[in-house]
Amino acid sequence: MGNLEWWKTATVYQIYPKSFKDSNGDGIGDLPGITSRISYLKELGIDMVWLSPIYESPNVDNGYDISDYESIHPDYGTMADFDDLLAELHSNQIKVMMDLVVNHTSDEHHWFREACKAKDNPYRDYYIWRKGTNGQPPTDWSASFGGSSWTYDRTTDEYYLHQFSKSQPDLNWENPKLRQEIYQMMRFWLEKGVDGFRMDVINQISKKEVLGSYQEFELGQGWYKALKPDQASVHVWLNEMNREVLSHYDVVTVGETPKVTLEEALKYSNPLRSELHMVFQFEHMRLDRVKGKSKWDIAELPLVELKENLSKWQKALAGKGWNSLYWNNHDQPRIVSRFGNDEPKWRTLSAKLLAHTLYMMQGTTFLFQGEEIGLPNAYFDDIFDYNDIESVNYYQLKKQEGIPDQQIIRSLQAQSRDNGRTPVPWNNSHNFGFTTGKPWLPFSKHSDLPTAEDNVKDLESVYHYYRKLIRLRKEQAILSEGTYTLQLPENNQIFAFSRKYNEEEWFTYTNWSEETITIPMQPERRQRVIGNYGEAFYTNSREEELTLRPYEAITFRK
Ligand code: TEU
Ligand code: CA
Repeated sequence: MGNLEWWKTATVYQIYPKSFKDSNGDGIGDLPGITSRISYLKELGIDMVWLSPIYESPNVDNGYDISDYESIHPDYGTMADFDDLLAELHSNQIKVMMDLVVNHTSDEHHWFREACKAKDNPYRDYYIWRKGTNGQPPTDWSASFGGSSWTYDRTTDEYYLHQFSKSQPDLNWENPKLRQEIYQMMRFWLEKGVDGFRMDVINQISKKEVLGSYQEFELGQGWYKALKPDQASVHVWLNEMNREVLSHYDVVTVGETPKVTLEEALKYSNPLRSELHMVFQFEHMRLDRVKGKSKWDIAELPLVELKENLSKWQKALAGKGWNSLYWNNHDQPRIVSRFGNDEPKWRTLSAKLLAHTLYMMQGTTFLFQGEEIGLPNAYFDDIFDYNDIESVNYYQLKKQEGIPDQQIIRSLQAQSRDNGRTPVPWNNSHNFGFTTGKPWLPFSKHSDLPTAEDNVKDLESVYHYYRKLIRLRKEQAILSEGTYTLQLPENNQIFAFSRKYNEEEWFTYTNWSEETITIPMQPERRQRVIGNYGEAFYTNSREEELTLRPYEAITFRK
């Protein structure tokens, strides 16, 4: 491999600590639980662990509402437990990425408690306050989890902004004092030896361009444009963050940038701009919904559109920025149920096909806990099984609209964030070995639940397929440096593309259907690299043809 930065051939494994492994029987995953599973991660071959928030929080949004950035929530353990985990991971050559949630804090953060006391409190403009008009909120912006983006504070007769729940007041990045507080907190974790940050909704931290300053707002010069992400100031502040903090450490950064466009993504990940290494974009995560509607209005995935979209990002960022590659995270449904086929007969093949498709592309791969064993959606049919604030609010809203329960549940089963948050099934013992207590969230109710133990034992499992793909990405420069060309663009069952690097050329064919399909194929493309039907490599009827079995994924090299 050339002198490519290590993170370009790396796989980052996301852990949602609450659901990963419980060590003390309270039904909640914790840090010692993660430490007990490091050999499992080491065997998989991952390079870095991204920990979803483990900080002090009232858990209105399961830790994405932080009340103390420099303390560990007691449910997860102590700072000593964190230091042990960090040391153990590092001694196993696994780096650690923390979740940086600085678009907002919890309303229980002492900054916000102070800010609510009076308009002249020193912490007042750590947050964003505006007067209402005629008893109405300052603007008509709606919040991500329902309702208005503004909540009235009687004590000071003003509204405060929150793009998410009212328990998550937005921080005012206009305020240089606030920014310095954030940078100091980042140094606290960097000095402990963490190796990177995933930055929560980082493209939403600027409101200046859409709201105006307090004074301008008061004078009626506020712009109250639609609250759009990716405002110009975001780039200014990320550049400042890079200059003041990140550039002084050997760290990897990924920005979570909902609704980011390709041109904006190029700005964030352009190395010449000293902002971030890469971003999570969401265009492929919005294809299975009715156009122009919300995620709850489900539609069949148009494979041709998925092929076009992923290919667009492969071509556009090549040489100019860098892609993150993911199918899952703690906000998304499980990919084998969403874009694949989780029927017992096909689940393993389909999960491997999805892995194969993404891991033959260029970018840094992000693997979400459970994805490596083909874990399916939750299939909760009782609203009382759901925990996520977004899902519960959605249910209540639709219930008020008189929508029948089974219709609401159908949307939740497809798109609820709880789909990605069911506990990891480790083995076939009581509670799948996740906890000796009552799990905080039920296990997936899918009939064919895989376990990590069975996966590790079976060399043809999804786990070992990911292990082979992860290793291939480290060993083969064509995957991190080769050019990308989509093949068979119009075909709505086969996703095929090629990679070229110097004289080498690889051809990937994936059959996303239950049918056996035969396509033309140049005879010279015969040397097999990897395939999800194992060694039962298909002997073709004729030289210039390729027959793909249901959910077959295969890559040849020329
Ligand atoms: O998510 C940002 C975000 O836009 C989410 O609302 C997500 O895209 C959406 O729920 C998908 O339906 C980040 C965190 O990943 C999420 O867990 C938090 O709830 C949110 O920010 C607020 O911190
Ligand atoms: Ca626990």
